Amino acid sequence: MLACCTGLLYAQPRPTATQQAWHQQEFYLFMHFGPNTFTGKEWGHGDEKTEVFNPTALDTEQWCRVAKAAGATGIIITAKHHDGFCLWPSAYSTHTVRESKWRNGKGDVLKELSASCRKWGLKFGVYLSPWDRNHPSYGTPAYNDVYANTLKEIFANYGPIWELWWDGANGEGPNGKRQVYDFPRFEKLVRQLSPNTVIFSDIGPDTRWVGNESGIAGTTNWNTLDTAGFQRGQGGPPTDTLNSGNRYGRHWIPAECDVSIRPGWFYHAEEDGKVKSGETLFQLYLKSVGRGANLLLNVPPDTRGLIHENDSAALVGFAQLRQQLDGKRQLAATATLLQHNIKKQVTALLDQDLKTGVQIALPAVSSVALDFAKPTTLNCMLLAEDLRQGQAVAAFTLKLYDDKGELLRSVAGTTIGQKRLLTFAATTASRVVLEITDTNKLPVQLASMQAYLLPAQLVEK
Ligand code: FUL
Repeated sequence: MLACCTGLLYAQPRPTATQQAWHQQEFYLFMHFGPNTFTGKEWGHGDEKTEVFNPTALDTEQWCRVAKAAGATGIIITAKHHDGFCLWPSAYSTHTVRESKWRNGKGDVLKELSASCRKWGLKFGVYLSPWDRNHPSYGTPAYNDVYANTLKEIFANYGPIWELWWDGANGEGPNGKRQVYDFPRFEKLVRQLSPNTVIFSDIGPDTRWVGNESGIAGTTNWNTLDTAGFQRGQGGPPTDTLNSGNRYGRHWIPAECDVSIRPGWFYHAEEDGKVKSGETLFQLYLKSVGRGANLLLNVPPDTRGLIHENDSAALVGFAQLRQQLDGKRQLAATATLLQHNIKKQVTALLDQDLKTGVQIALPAVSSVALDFAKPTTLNCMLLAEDLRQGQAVAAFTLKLYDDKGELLRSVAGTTIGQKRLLTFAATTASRVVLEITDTNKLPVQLASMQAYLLPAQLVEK
C-alpha cells in the first residue's frame, strides 16, 4: 500500500534519447592498455619510463575485427589510466606516446582506434582517469585546468566520443597530495563539447557503476537512482544500492557492468591460461544484460598490441552461445493479452523490436499468455519493457501450465527493465502466463515475451 501511495506521488524519470540509444548497445568491450601492459602492474606509479610502452605489432583493426566477431557494439579504451600515461600525444603532459619509443614517438593510439571504430561501425569510448600519479600539478587547483584542457583536446581530436568513463579511484599524486576534482566544471564542459556523450561514473549523470567489478547486476535492477548527497568515488552510494538502483529514484541512471575477461584489467602473460570461457561469459551475460544492465567486458591488448588468441577464441565462443537467444530460435507460440473477458492477439511481443508491444493497463486483472500449438519444452524466458515512458514493473510471476491447465512451474521475479532473461529447469508446457503483480506506474509497456530452449549447461548457475 505504501509503495502504491509513494508511486502515486512519484514523478517517473525517463531516459533521454541518448540513454535510450545507450540501452540498445547492450554489450561492448573495455580495453586497458598502457605502460602496465609492459610492466606487469595493475596500478602504475606514474614514474615508469616512457620507453616501456613499445607494442611490437599494434593493430586497432584487429581489435575491431575481434570486437565485431564477438558481437560487441563498441570499444572503451583507457586513454589515460592512473599512471598518467596518455595514449595520445597530449599537449598537457610529458608522459605520453610521444615520449615513448613506439613508432619513434609518432604513434597515436586514440587516432588509430577512433578511425578503426568508425570504419567498423563500432562506438568509440574513452576512460580518462582523473587520478594521475604522474602529473606535477596533481593535488593543486591547476590540475583541474589540466584535466579540463585534456577533455577539450580529446573531444576536439578524436570525437565523436560515445561514452566517457570516470573511474572512482582517487589516490595521491607525485607530490603526495590528493586532488579535489572540480567535477561540476568537467561535467558542464563535456555537455558543452559533446551533448550526446554518455557520462559514466558512480553517480552518472547518464550511467552508473553497478557496485562490483564482477559483471553482475542485481536481480532487482532499477534504472533509477538517488544521487543527492553522494560524490563520485569514495563518497558514492553504497554498493548494494548501485547494484539494484532505487525504486522511485529521482534520476534515470542505468547500470553498466564492468568485468575483465582475465583476472587483471591489464594484460599479463601469466594470465593467458586464466581467460574466462565462452560459457562463463554467457553466465555473466545472463547476470548483466539478462538483468536489464549493459555489459562492459574488458579484453586487454597484449604487449604486441593485439588481442591475444585465447581471448578472441573465448569471445567467439561467447558469441556462438548468444546465438541460442537469436530471435529466430524462439519457440513458436501465439501471444494473447487476457483482460477481463477480452482476449487480444499481441504478436508484437514476439518480434525483436523492443519498442513495440502491448500496454497493460490494470496489472491485477490482466495478464499475457504464450500458447504453444503442442506441448513444448522450454527453460528460458525473455521479457522486456519499453522504457521510453519510464520503468514500471516491480514484481511479476511466470506460470507454466500443461495442456490440462495444471500448474507445472512458477517463476517469480521483480524488475524487468530493458531485458530480463530468466532460466529454469526444462519444463514441457502448453502455456506460459505472465502476471504482473506490482508496478511503479501505470500503464505497463511490455515490449517482449519470448520462450527459448537453451542447452542445459547455459541455464543460470
Ligand atoms: C578501477 C581502477 O582502479 C582499475 O584499475 C580499473 O581501471 C577498473 C575498471 O576501475 O577503479
